[in-house]
Amino acid sequence: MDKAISLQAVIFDLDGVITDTAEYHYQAWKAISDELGISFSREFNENLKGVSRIDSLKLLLGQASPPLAYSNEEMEQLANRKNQLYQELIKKVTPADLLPGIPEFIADLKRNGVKIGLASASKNALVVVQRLGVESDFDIIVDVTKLKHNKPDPEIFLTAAASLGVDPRRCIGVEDAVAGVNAIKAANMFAVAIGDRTAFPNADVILPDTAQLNLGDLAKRFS
Ligand code: B16
Ligand code: MG
Repeated sequence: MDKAISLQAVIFDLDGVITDTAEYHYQAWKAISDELGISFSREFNENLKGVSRIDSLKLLLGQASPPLAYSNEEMEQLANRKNQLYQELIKKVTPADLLPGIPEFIADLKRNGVKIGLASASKNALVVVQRLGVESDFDIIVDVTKLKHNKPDPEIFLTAAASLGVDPRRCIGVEDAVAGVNAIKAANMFAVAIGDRTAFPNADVILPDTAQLNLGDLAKRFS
């Protein structure tokens, strides 16, 4: 990497960037939707990427026709049931589920002294990184339960930078969700989006998949 580089940290989203647990979120929400008689497609599941559990449930209930009214307590019970199903499913996660290029990219960051953070909206993030065998690679894993605001608020990325002791302007954030990219930009960081080229108007760099993450290339774009 270029010695003049001012990059100090890379802060990752988890679901859709480090591993693909979106399928397990889909299966768990699908089971709840079937029970409630609400249609729930894979396409609709895309809207839930990076969205908190309770907000995901609200979006899902908003699909019902005629609309279904639930008390806060009932919604909490539904969200808890979804989470129990999800937690069963993620027991299958192993280090083989790291997305392509992630182990190499993380190794390159470590070799170059770039700090590594995790900024996931998932309350299950720690369990997932433990099952992936990469917990010790992260210098900071933000505890989302301690935050006040969800993505696209920048709080989660700013918390990661503050915990790492780095200037947000010297950080790259990597995300697969529009709300996440907007959170990175609101934190004054350089945003790398993973996914469709047309889907992220605010990203600084868009890569089709994680195999394209390359520190040398990103460092050049960053500086
Ligand atoms: P949980 P990320 C997000 O993770 C997922 O993309 C989103 O689908 C999920 O609803 C959210 O975490 C909350 O997850 O129910 O486990 O707390 O993409 O920010 O890593
Ligand atoms: Mg994500």
